[in-house]
Amino acid sequence: MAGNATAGVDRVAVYARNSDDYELVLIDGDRSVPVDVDGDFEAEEVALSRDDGPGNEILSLPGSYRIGVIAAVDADLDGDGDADDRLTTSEFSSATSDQRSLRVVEQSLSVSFPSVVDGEITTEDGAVDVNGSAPGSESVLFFAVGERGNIVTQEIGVDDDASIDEDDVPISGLSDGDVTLYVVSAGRDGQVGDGDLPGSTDATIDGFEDYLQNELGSRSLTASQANSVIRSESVDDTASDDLAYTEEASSPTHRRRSRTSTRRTAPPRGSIPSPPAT
Ligand SMILES: [Ca+2]
Ligand SMILES: [Ca+2]
Ligand SMILES: [Ca+2]
Repeated sequence: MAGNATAGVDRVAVYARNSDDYELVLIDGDRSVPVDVDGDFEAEEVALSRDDGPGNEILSLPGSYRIGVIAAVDADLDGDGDADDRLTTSEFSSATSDQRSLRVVEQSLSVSFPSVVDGEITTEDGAVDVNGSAPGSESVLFFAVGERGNIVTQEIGVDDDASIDEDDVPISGLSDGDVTLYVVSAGRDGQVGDGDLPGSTDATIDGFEDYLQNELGSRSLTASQANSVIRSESVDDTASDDLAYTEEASSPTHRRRSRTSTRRTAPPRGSIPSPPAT
């Protein structure tokens, strides 16, 4: 958020319009934003939906809204020195203020693995390309679960245009056989599952990566047990808004070993008896 205020305005406050009033939007926990000597104000990379002000709660649900900026002094009608929680529409529009429309969209996740063709990972080194988009997320977690329940992970940042584009993510640490590939987004609340992971209260994408590597990876689970625990701690957890994409694939290690064992069934070279010397 950035703008310019008329002379004499030293702080501005942000409001979201409900049906018949304007409600305060906290900006990184603050009730107003300072204006510099040139009249400019700025707040960078603010997650408007994450704070717990009344206006932040309005913006936490998908829909179309009015969002407005007002001179903080005009928003302090009870005179306690802070912008008030609520203003009527006439209090807002008669003050030094400006507003815009804002659309809050549902988060979404779409993923493709170009290096997986017909269920087979086609790269000899077993690295996987991850493409797609994840509007609304700062990062997503890619991971692969091997046949013995072991897991490799890679956090992937989401670009400004919401795209995901990560090449050559190595999954060769998995044992041979089938793997399940995942991309998980924590959704609008930024928390994986119900916000609690076994042994940890950090349920961000980072915390989920730690949980998969350290907590789940150290238990001797089969692939199907690991996959079901992962689902129950993320997309299938209580009130979860997480998004997940999964795809089954077989790893190139598996194919290499298959070829090796095929060769071994042929008679070893040199084993055919030479004709007896006469
Ligand atoms: Ca006040
Ligand atoms: Ca979530
Ligand atoms: Ca949980």
